Parts: sequence; structure tokens; C-alpha cells
Amino acid sequence: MNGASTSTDWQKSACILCECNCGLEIQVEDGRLAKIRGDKEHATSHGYTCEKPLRLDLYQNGRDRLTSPLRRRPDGTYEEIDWDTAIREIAARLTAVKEKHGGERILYYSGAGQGNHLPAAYGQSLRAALGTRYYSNALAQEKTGEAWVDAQLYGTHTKGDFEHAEVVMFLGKNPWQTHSFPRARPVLKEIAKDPGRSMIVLDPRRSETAAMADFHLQVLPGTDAWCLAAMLGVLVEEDLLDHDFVAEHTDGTEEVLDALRRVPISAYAATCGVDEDLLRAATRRFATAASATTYEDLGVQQAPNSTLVSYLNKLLWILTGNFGRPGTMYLHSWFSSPVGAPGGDPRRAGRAPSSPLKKKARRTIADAVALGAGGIARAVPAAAATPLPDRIVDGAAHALLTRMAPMLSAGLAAEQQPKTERQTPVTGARVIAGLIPCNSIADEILTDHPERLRALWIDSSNPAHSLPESRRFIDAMRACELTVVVDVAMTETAREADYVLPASSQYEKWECTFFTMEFPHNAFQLRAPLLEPRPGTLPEPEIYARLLRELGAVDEALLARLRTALTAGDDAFALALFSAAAADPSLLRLIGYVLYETLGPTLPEGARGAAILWGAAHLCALSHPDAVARAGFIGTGMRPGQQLFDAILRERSGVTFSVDEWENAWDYVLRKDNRFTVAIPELLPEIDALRDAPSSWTTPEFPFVLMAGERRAFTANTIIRDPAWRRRDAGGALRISAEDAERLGLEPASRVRITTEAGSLESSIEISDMMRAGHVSLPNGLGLDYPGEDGLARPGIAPNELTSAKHRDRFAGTPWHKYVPARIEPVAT
Ligand SMILES: Nc1nc2c(c(=O)[nH]1)N[C@H]1C(S)=C(S)[C@@H](COP(=O)(O)OP(=O)(O)OC[C@H]3O[C@@H](n4cnc5c(=O)[nH]c(N)nc54)[C@H](O)[C@@H]3O)O[C@H]1N2
Ligand SMILES: Nc1nc2c(c(=O)[nH]1)N[C@H]1C(S)=C(S)[C@@H](COP(=O)(O)OP(=O)(O)OC[C@H]3O[C@@H](n4cnc5c(=O)[nH]c(N)nc54)[C@H](O)[C@@H]3O)O[C@H]1N2
Ligand code: SF4
Ligand SMILES: [Mo]
Repeated sequence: MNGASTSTDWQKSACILCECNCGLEIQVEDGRLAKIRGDKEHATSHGYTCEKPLRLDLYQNGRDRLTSPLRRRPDGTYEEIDWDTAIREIAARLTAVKEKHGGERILYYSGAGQGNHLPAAYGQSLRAALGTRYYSNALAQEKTGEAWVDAQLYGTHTKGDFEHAEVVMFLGKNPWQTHSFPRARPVLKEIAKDPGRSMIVLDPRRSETAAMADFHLQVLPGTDAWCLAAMLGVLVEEDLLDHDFVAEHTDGTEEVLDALRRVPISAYAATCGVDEDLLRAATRRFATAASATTYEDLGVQQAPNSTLVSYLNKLLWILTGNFGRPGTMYLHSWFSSPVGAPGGDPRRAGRAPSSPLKKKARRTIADAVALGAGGIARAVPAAAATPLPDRIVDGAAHALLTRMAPMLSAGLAAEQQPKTERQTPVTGARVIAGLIPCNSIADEILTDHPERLRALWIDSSNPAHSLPESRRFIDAMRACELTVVVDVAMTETAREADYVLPASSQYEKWECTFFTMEFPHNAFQLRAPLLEPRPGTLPEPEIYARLLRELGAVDEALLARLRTALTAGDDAFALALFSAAAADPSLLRLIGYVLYETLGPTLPEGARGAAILWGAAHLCALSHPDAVARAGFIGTGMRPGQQLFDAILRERSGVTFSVDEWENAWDYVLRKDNRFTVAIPELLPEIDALRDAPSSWTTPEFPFVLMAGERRAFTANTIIRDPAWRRRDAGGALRISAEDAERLGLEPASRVRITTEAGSLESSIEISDMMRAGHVSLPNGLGLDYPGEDGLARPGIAPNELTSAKHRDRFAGTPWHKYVPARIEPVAT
């Protein structure tokens, strides 16, 4: 770090406003992020940024930054307390909940932030120490339906190569504003101006992206399932399938094709309001392209039939063979699981590193392993004074890792993909990827059910603002026996907590995200602090460590042995740690804390918070041995993981940790035979069922469809709270079509009252040619209290004061934020 508060050096960092995390270079002046530009050397963004990060200082120096732990008084006000008191009291109260009701009654909520995933990574240790079972974050109100479908089809996450695709298709996705793939705007512009390439957009709105499209399928809100089913019907009817691909790579296709043959194409086209000729033309363009990709996002994932839509979307690119070639869809490596477990995709970690070992070395190892893992754990530190020859330690490590890999993977995988599908204790909602649906959380608390949740730990998220029916979530927080919020600012959620813990900002500490989703080259960036932590704040790894120390989570003697092993070198340390974990697998879940306490203090430049990445780097190297080797991290034993970790600590613009060839996309298919399982028995009948299913949920009382949470030019969830940030649309107007405005007698300066089942609020309007009649839209991330020059300001509407948690997907429990039946009335001025 450059400790000075002023420096004319450009320091490397990244943008924290969306999951692209574009590389930035920043000049710091007087504690301010004074100048900001794109980092041309960055491994994925190559200098690109949008306009949003240029005034990131409004995040760094927000007027509502927290600078002391706070304890709630009975009257709802807060008093400052010191860190020792906070840690002691919180530890005691967590322990009390655990003893009285069981650790599984504590919900941990974190891990989906746009820029910081270290809290949830260390939070894993806290969860282990408390014995929590339930976990959630914002992904459980958007991506869990898709994740469930992915799990059925091929087992892991897909993305597309938009940069090279001949045809790109966006479903309920507006990448011009929301990005989600590198350099989104230049890529969109290139596609739009190239007569040989095409863009297909499914969106009821003429979004910025839809306006650039060759085929805008302007579906009626909430009817994408009919549109996609009709497109798939056309594929079969016009025989546009890739038969070779289907035969070679898929199982269960006949059943799927049967269902698709039955699709009443004209009727389904009519239901979604898209001209049948246009729908057919778009399908032909997609199916006959040399390469095509799709991206589905909130417009379909937070709307009716969302899990079915994910399935149909994936069938479209699978049945047309758009996988595993440049410009198509792919599966990819992970540096570490973004849901908080340290390690690469654990289900792949059973594969041993492929480097060969000499026979003699193997014998030595066999002897070492025969000592038993626990034996090694004790022997290594003992030998620290007279270090073993490198070759032997290296060989032993290799053998141990090879032997342990399946166990490591089983332990971590059990957590993320339990064998039996789990359900929430009170309402029996489906738990996907370990996450309980956001829509269920309040129901799991506000009940007298004996297994209800009793305590909430919330870090790096603002659920009192971002969850449906936020008022009810606030009631749920207040009904808990204990709520703790870790944040940088006094947010809507912090304002309801029993304890508020002030974190150092993302430019004041070592941080990273685990959103590593690129292919064939995938990269991970560790960011160094640019500024000293603001007094009174602590980085989350330190917060978790203090609490875990207070809880006595790990035997001090073990930590001491590991520190001794460390003095004998990296290999000895690795050997001691992994063998201790082999002897006591429960240690695996505490590994973040263990590394922070042992390796952490020895890391250069005070990078203690990065300690957990050592474990992640080793597991990544184990999970993707060949791809990691192709990225240049080679050798036997702990070498690849150690080299990867060293590179991560050293490189400031991101490290390419895996390099693949396109055909390697198949290696990531989590099926024994690498074939996709295309028939999903639970979802197939839904295609026929669409014939008689409702396709509209408006009523005479609520005749409009309100999209509650559109991403606009100056929105970034609730990360920047200062309204001065918004150069345009400062008040967050309701967008409405000219036709509706005229019918309601609205002028550009009019105000309206928006009423839904859940609430009623006033808003300014913007008459917009983006909107079709009957569809209105409010921006996301507004309605935040902010201390202004003259008192608290609160521009715009918090969208979840108008949403209801009841409306959710049948399979995944994800909310219908994009489909809220509403009434719009002019307000007399
Ligand atoms: N500027 C900005 N960018 C962001 C974010 C941000 O807050 N601000 N947030 C980031 C996050 S967390 C996420 S998850 C992504 C989300 O990125 P997007 O999903 O692209 O964001 P939205 O604007 O919520 O919705 C996308 C589109 O869905 C359309 N839509 C609404 N209803 C329907 C429907 O029934 N059918 C179809 N087909 N489309 C519909 C809307 O008109 C809109 O154009 O953005 C990321 N990027
Ligand atoms: N109605 C409606 N609701 C929605 C959506 C919608 O479209 N419509 N979108 C949904 C989606 S896709 C998402 S992703 C969610 C997002 O909702 P949340 O996951 O709740 O996330 P954010 O608003 O991004 O909140 C991030 C929080 O982290 C804090 N923070 C920033 N830096 C740090 C740090 O270094 N340490 C700590 N501890 N905290 C920090 C910020 O102050 C902020 O409070 O909202 C969802 N809610
Ligand atoms: S908001 Fe997203 S796309 Fe824009 S610079 Fe930041 S990370 Fe990149
Ligand atoms: Mo999101």
C-alpha cells in the first residue's frame, strides 16, 4: 500500500459497482479517490470502464460512513461502543442462541456483493464455529432457478463468448446499462454495425440494447416462456436442430423433442404478443448462425415462470449445438467458489495433478503417508529445525494431496451440493446451491414454529432494502433474538440491527471477488488497499478473527504447531495444514481463520486478509490441474498452488489462473460421460401446461405491470448512497409510455401515485418511448436516506416497499420483481 494520503502515482484497483469488476487506476489526494481511469493492463477489462466509477469517491467518502461499533438501545437509537465490548457481547449472545436453540437457527446472509467476497469467505469459519446450517444472499433472488437448471443439465455455470458470436440473444437483459460481460458496450456496438452479425432481444421495453437489436421480440411482460417455447417449436418443426451435436453430446433428447413437437406455435406466439413471422425469422437466424450465445437475466429471472424460462433458454442453445466453440456457450473454471467455500469447483477436485513422479520419490512418500496424516502434522513441525530435503517434502506433499483430493472435494461439495435436496425448516422451500430463497426468509422467522430462525448475521448486503416486501423483512429482523450487520455505511438494514460493525472500505483493505467466469482464459484479481482504514473501522477478516478468537474456535496448540511448520517453509506448512485437515476434516471449514492466524501475519505488505487465498489457490490448482498448468503454474506437489498464490500477491492487474482450448469446455461438464442430460422431468410437463396456464396477473384494481428495479445509467444497487452521484434521473422517475400518460392526463412534470398490493407511494414520471402501454418502470437502488447539506434526503422510491414476497417462482422461490401488478393515478398538484 501507499500509506500516504496523497500520491501522484496511479495505483491499481478495480471498480466495485458491478460484477465485471473492471480494472482501475486511481490517484489518491488527501484521502480522496481523486482521479480514476481504466487499467489497460487489466487481465479481463483491458482499460475499459463505463461512466459509473469515475466518481467512486462518493462511496469511499460517503457522509454516512460508519466509524464505530454501535449497539442498539431499547428506544431504537444507537450508542457507540468499543471493539472489545462489541466482540465480547456479540460472541456471548451468539453462543447463547446456539446453546438455547442450536447453531442451525442462525442465518448467515452475505456473499453476493459486487466487489467484496472476502467477508463471506472468512464468514465460512464463523459459520463453522457456530454450527450454522442456513445461508443466503441476493443470488437467491435471481440466479438460483438458473443454477438449479444448470445442475440438472451439466452440473455447473455457463456463460457465452459474446465478443466472437455471430448471433447474440439477450433475454430480459440490458447489457448496455448492466454489462455482465467484459467491454459490453464496444462489443454491442461492433455487433450492431456488422451486417454479418445479429442481435436478438426479448424485452417488453425498447431498452438501450433492444434499440440496437436486429430482432426485438417485444414480449408482453411475463410471457417469455411462451415466446421461447414457440421458438423451440419452430426449431423442431422447421428441422433447425444440430442433429450431430444432439446425438453425440446429449441424453434424453427424444422426450424433449416430443414435448416440443406438441407446441402450438401460433397460439404461443399470440400469447406472448410477438408476431409469428418475426419469431420464426429470429429462430432461423439463431439456429443457422455459425455461432450463437444467449444471456438471461433479471427481466426473466425475476418474472413469472422463471425456472422454466431458464430451461427453455438452455434448450435453445443446446439443441442448436452452440457449445464449446468460439462464439458459443461454455462452462468454465472458478478460482474459488463464489458462494463462500474456499476452493475451486470442489466437485472437480478429485482429479489428481497430472505431473509424473519418480519411483523412488514415490516410495518415500508412501512411507510418509503411512505415518498417517495426523503423524505428518506432528512430524513436520518437529523436523522444522532440520528441514527435510525439498525433494522429499515435495514428493510427500504430492502424494498427500493426491490422496486427500477426493476427501477435500467431498467435504466441500457436500456443503454446496448436498446429496439430498434440502428444504428450509419452516416453509419447506427448496434450498438451491446451499441458499435459502430470499423470499422465504421472513416466513422462516415470523412464526411460532419451533425450528424458526432466531438470529441473523448480515454482511456486505442491504436486505432491508433489497428483499421483497422490505417492511416485513424489517419486522423479521426485529423479531430475532440477535441481529448483527457489518457494513461501511449506516444503511436501511444497519438501522434495524442490534449491533452494527463498521468495516473498512474496499479501497482501504485487501479485497477481491470470486466472479471469475471467463473462458478460455480466466483471471482473478487481488486488490491492494489504496488508503489507510478509516479510524474505528476494521477489515472483515480481522472482525471475523477477533470473534473466532473470543469463541475459541480453534485449538491454540494447533495454531502454534502450524506457525512452527511455517518457519520450515511453504511446503512444510502446507503439509502440516493439509494433514491436520485430513486427520480432522472439520478443520476444513475453519481454514480461512486458521490461515489468517498462521500464514496471515507473514504475508508481505500487511496482506493478512489475503491468507485465505492460499488455500483457494491450492484447491484451484487441484481442481483444474491442466488448465492451471497451461497458465504457467507447473510442477509437482504444492508447486502449482504456491506459484499461483505468489502471483496473486504480486500482480496488481489480475492473474490468468487457467488457460483452456475451446474443446476443454467439455472437461467442465460434471457428468461421467461429459454428456448433457437434457430431459428435466420436473420441468418438461410445464411446456404443455403453458396452454392453459395464466399469462397475465393484472386485475381491474391493478391494471399495470410495474417493473420494480430497472438498472439505469446511474444505479449500482445501493453501493453509492449519495444522490449527487446521479448526473441524470436524480429523482428516479417512473417511466411510462406516451399512450398511458395521455390516457391518464399526465404531463412531463406530473406526479403519480403508484399503488400495489404491498404499498402506495408517490413518484415523478418520465414519459418514455422505451415503454409499451400497460408497462411502467421504477429504477433500482433508489429511496435511500442520505444526510445532505440540509437534513436527510431520500430521492426516489425504494422498490421493495411496493413488492410482495408472496409472488415467487414455484421451483426456485425467486421473486417477481419485474412483474408487480400496480395502479397508477395522477396526483393533483
Ligand atoms: N447500471 C447498473 N448495472 C448493473 C447493476 C446496477 O445496479 N446498475 N446491477 C448488477 C446486478 S446485481 C445485476 S443482477 C444485473 C442485472 O442486469 P439486467 O437484468 O440487465 O437488469 P434490469 O434492468 O433489472 O432488467 C433487464 C431488462 O429486463 C427487462 N424486462 C422486464 N420485464 C421483462 C419481461 O417480462 N420479459 C423480458 N424478456 N424482459 C423483461 C427490462 O425491460 C430490462 O430492460 O446488472 C448488474 N449491473
Ligand atoms: N425490487 C427489486 N429488488 C431487487 C432487485 C430488483 O431488480 N428489484 N435486484 C436484486 C438483485 S439482482 C441484487 S444483486 C440485490 C442487491 O442487493 P444486496 O445484495 O442487498 O446488495 P447491495 O445493494 O449491493 O448492498 C451492498 C451493501 O454492501 C455495503 N458495502 C460496500 N462495501 C462494503 C465493504 O467493503 N464491506 C461491507 N461489509 N459492506 C460493504 C454497502 O454499503 C451496501 O449496504 O438486490 C435485489 N433486489
Ligand atoms: S460499473 Fe461495471 S462495467 Fe462499469 S466500470 Fe464498473 S465494473 Fe466496469
Ligand atoms: Mo444482482
